[in-house]
Amino acid sequence: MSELLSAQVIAAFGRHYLVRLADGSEMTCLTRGKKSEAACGDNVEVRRTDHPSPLHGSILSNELLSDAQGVIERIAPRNSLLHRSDAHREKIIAANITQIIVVVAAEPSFNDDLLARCLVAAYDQKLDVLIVLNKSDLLEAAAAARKRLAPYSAIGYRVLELSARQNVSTLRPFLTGHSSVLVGQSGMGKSTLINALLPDARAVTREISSALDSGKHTTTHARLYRIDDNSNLIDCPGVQAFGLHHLSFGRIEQGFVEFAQYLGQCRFHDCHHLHEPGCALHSAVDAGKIDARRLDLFQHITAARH
Ligand SMILES: Nc1nc2c(ncn2[C@@H]2O[C@H](COP(=O)(O)OP(=O)(O)OP(=O)(O)O)[C@@H](O)[C@H]2O)c(=O)[nH]1
Ligand SMILES: [Mg+2]
Ligand SMILES: [Zn+2]
Repeated sequence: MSELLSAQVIAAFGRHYLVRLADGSEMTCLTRGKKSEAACGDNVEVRRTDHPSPLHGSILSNELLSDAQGVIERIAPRNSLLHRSDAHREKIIAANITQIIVVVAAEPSFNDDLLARCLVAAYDQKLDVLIVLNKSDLLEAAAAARKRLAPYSAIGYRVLELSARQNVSTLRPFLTGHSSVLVGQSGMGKSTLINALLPDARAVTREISSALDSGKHTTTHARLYRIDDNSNLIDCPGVQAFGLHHLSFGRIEQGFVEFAQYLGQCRFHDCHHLHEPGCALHSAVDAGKIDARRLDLFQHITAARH
């Protein structure tokens, strides 16, 4: 049997994977068994197959060869795993990341429910957070978006405003030493950012109108790009919903970081922060200490749990 090689998963297509070996070369792989378990960003050990097996009927992107060249034998323990879930299924977004970059845009208007959910997921996995407000060249729309993001800067989140079309140099320092993942709705400009940072990437981007017409995301699979020896950046398909079914009520409470100093101070020990008398979060909203919209979002996100 051929030797085990260390590699990193740089793209996952169902049970088929593209991995990068230590020497920088790439190889297509399958996993053993039925379950597809590896995720973009996973560190793995692979073995070259002597007789490449055809990737039957798969709809791999053109860049992949038609034969699998290897098998993933082992997935190393993960430092982090970003996933979303609803009552029926769980979707892994990326593994071993250290930072989540939530990309919102001046246009189309962003969904702050999605943003709040991403921040809770980041808290759960102890990830650094950067919020990028893209398309700052659209001046009026950018001003409106900036206003909507003000509560997030106020509670300590870093917000970076830029135009992927004009200049991304201000983003570079935030990427150094991190494995970052770009998350956001379709059309926010994630792949445009990738291309601006890494001209060799040639990630597919699309006019929003045509993307919306087709009802499809332009980016269809997560893809890891190497920035330097210590920094990676993962481009992801747009997300419309970010289910947090895998997180408890208490975990979500903690993920609203500005709530921390009020937790445990409600009159009722099991307060859901809805209409209970003596709710410390409601008092904080009334006193102008917590943004009312954030409490709304919290109630919405936890609604199915009581
Ligand atoms: N005006 C302006 N348009 C931008 C900017 N960045 C991206 N766009 C445009 O926004 C559209 C969507 O960009 P994409 O990079 O494909 O968006 P995406 O977030 O990768 O979308 P999905 O892959 O579907 O999730 C394209 O038409 C881009 O040219 C920007 O800074 N300013
Ligand atoms: Mg994209
Ligand atoms: Zn309460």
